[in-house]
Amino acid sequence: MKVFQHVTDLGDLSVALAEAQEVKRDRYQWQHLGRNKTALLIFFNNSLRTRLSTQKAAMNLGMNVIVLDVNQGAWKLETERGVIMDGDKSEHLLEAIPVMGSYCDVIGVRSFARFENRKDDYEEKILNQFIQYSGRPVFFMESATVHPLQAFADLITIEEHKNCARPKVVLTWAPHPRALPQAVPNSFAEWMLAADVDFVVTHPEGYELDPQFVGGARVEYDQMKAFEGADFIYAKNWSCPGVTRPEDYGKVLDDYHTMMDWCVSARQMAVTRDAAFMHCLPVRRNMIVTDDVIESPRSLVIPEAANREISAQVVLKRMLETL
Ligand code: AN0
Ligand code: CP
Repeated sequence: MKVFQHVTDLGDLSVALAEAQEVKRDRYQWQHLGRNKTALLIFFNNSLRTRLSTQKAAMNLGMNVIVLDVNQGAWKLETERGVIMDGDKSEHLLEAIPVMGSYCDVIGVRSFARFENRKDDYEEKILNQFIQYSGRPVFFMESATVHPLQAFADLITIEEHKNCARPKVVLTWAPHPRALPQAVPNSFAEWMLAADVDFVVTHPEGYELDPQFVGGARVEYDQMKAFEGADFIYAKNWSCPGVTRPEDYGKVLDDYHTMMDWCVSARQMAVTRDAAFMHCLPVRRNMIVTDDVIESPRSLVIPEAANREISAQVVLKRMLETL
């Protein structure tokens, strides 16, 4: 595997899910694969789970790991070509990327949506430069538009906890005080559409996800209706994707105080089929979900986060196998 960005990069999903269970059975059985191989993890943004789980996955495979927080101690990087670099940025991404590539065998990059320009974000301007200039396999650790390691871990979690062959999975928007990216819901939608589930998306008007990810998925604007008979509730906030109104891209459309009835509580969970609750974390309690729902026995947020180690290990293993 040379790039991990989309669900299609994994090939047959049932094979990938079986591989995830094989990793769980004994995660240390491939220590030889990573011997004298180095994973470089580059963070342009904060992280708890991605940083720890991906390092752990690499160590399980016997790899060496280098983590770089670009904003803490590295030179400030220019990303635009043609700029006269007389400002605060000392180095250009076009030199930094091949240099970083020269010290490792695989590269993971986290670089969130910047919300400056929808086109730049949706064309994956930063990650594509890593693919083009690093000379290494690149895996996305949340880019401007996707978070595939999260979506893979989510699918593993749903497979492990489903009680019927084809569960109803609902992705619901929930309120948040700040503008958040669309990467998590984009990837979740992409992966759910590729999996054997009954998938429904619910959000207020104006938050329509990009068709390249959400395709023809069922959208239900009435959250209570969407929740009826659901087996899994996947909550996440996202800012305006700018599909219908590009000028609103990256905006929070309404004061969150007026949207609090979208916060997932016992009221909505009551109409589900005793649904499990999921969220990628970090989560703001009593904005996205109430204390009682996230603390209930039906909450999967901790096993879901634990599966991040498994999804990362399957991806790193496949990259090592094709080096
Ligand atoms: C990020 C987001 O919403 O994309 C990371 C989630 C994994 N969340 C925040 O910035 C709070
Ligand atoms: N879910 C997730 O990616 O968490 P972090 O932002 O803490 O890595």
